[in-house]
Amino acid sequence: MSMPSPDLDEICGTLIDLAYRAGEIIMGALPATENTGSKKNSADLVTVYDRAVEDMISSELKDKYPYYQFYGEETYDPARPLTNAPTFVIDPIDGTVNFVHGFPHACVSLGFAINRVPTVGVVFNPFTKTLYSAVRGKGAFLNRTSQLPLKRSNVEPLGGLKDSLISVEWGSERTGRNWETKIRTFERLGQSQENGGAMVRSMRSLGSAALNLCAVAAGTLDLYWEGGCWAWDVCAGWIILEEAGGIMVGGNPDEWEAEIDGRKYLAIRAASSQRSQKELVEEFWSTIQGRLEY
Ligand code: LIP
Repeated sequence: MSMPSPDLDEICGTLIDLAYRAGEIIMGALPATENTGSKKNSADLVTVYDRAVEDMISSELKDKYPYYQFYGEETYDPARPLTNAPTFVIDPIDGTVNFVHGFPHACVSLGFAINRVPTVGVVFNPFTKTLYSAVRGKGAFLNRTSQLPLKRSNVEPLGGLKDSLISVEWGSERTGRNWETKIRTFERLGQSQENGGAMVRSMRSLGSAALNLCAVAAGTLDLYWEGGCWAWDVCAGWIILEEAGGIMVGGNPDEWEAEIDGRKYLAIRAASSQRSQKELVEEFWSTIQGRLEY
């Protein structure tokens, strides 16, 4: 079958419809432990609902767009890496630990990448009924109507780390060099300046890469740093961030070109000048204690 060139607005509409359907499955879920299993450890969970949502989304997308690739968390096969082909990059439930605990920060994250570049993104949190969406070149929106970033971040210039509310994640890997790098960096970020720290205003962990990226896109967080998450966690949020004027770079110093499956990311919100975004990137990189290796 010959491949038509993608109609990005139409794809965005389809992904929004699927996000609402996924939201119904998520909100109808039974909070029972027999529905939950772990992958590599007790902090890396999967539920029957992750699989049910991915099954529904993949069968709809494969039916409607048989010529595009599908790359989803629950059917991930390391032998089939993400290619340049147009690909749906999907996390059926991002924030699974939150979902299992009923903590209302979980979402369905639906991305579409071309040449490994995030191009369409839809993120829906059914607990708060919050929908973020973006198509490359067409802006990013909250609930389809309010353009991102929200007004507050247009008027506030981006400050340094000491003026920032940032987001970091613990991840599920709790030993080894990446863990050491993270916790030493967290310490440096929080510590007083007299003691050599950056003393950020505070740190949050929303538990979902997609929702962290959307919060940076909205401008309610200044920055988000994580190592260890995957392409399906970031694809949709990445284009929403960029269309809101934010930037995405790599999670280690000097990684100005972030790779979609590079597994370490630093996102900065929109700012009045590009220079201050780059200054904040460099200030953040200089606080990293060690190096993330994924
Ligand atoms: C989660 C990510 C989060 C990370 C968690 C987990 P999941 O994805 O969004 O950023 O810190 O360890 O990987 O497993 O909920 O889809």
